[in-house]
Amino acid sequence: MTSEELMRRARALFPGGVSSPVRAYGAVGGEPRVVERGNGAYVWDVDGRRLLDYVGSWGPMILGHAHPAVLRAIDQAAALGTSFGAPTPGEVALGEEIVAAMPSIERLRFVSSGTEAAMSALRVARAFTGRERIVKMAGGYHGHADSLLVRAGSGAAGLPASAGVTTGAARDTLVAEYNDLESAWAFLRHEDVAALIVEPVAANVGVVPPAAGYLDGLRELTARHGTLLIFDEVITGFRVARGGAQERYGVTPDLTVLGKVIGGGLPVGAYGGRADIMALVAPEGPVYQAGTLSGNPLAMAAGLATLRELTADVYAQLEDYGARLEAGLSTAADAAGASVRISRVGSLLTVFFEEPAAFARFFHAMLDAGVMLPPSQQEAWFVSVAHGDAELQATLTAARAAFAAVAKEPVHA
Ligand code: KE4
Repeated sequence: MTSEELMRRARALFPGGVSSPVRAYGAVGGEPRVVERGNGAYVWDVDGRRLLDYVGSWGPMILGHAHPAVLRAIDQAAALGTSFGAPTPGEVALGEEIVAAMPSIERLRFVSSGTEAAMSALRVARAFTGRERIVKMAGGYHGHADSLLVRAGSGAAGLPASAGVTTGAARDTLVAEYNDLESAWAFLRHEDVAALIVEPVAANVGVVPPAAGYLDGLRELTARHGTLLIFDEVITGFRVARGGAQERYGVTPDLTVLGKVIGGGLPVGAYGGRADIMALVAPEGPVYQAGTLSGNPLAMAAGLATLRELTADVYAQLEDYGARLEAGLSTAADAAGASVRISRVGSLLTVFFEEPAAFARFFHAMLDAGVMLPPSQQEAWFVSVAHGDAELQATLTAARAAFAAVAKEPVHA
């Protein structure tokens, strides 16, 4: 069955033929490749084409695909059964690993996606403060819960809110500008904001690092006004440092939202933070939140196996590859006369083009050369531990030709 035939069947079954909108090629045109398998830094589509992968399942695959330790852990867990709806040793082990890496998380709760984690963190913040309003950033993406789909990023970028989100659901969501403390203070000074939720490194409008002092400023402003500071570290957690952005930038939030890497490619999210806040979560407190597959043993095993591989050497390697990739892409773009801006934090990187058409042309030139990038300017490239010298050279060789292709053809064409 070819990719094309499978996509035809998929389109008959699913909206856009995909299980998540960002996987469709809406921003770049053409048909997504149907991926059959992955190994290390590569995936293979059903037509047998090998692709050097910088999507990495949108973040979880920091070790690369089909890492032996992760597969072994999943196999061993699966042999014991797949889900019990009861406490298990795996959730205790993964919970302790997360708490050890992120001291701001004194207690936590596992869920099955970043969306669930973000919406639950907001719920407990509202209960703890007795306030109803929240502040998010324009372009901030925190999953698809109604109150967070207001001027969101990622695949929702450009929409004031999603269709189907009621004015009631969106009414208590205030939108500030990332890297602009004044815009946050304009809301916080009214003293009725329960929580400010922020991606400490914006990565759903492409990668945008925090300006110097910005995160410290949010910490000081929220504390002064009795507002809880929530770091959405679904992308940055265990990615930009073992302790996430809160370690990298030395700013401690009241609550943290996690996902992606902590599940090693299986469905996991988590929210946690100060013990006095988390004490409000059922069954200890009045904030209800539940989930049939929360703490799923296979997902816990995959997550734990992943985190146990993430040593200081691994982060140094990811940083080094990211720096060489950024430098190589910058040199390649300059040589081709392509005007781009490259933004990077650790192993997260985005190449910003001035025109969407130029981005689309670059994307397809790279794909044709066997390098699969996220199909949207709003997303980050995700580097894995499996990306080595050969992958860097292949990427830069493809980029030199792709930048030239973009520079050669007038973008209005
Ligand atoms: P999930 O519900 O998709 O597990 O997590 C939502 C989420 C929360 N917070 C941040 C900062 C996120 O980036 C995400 C999800 N990211 C998108 C892409 N940027 C996942 C890809 C998709 O939507 O399919």
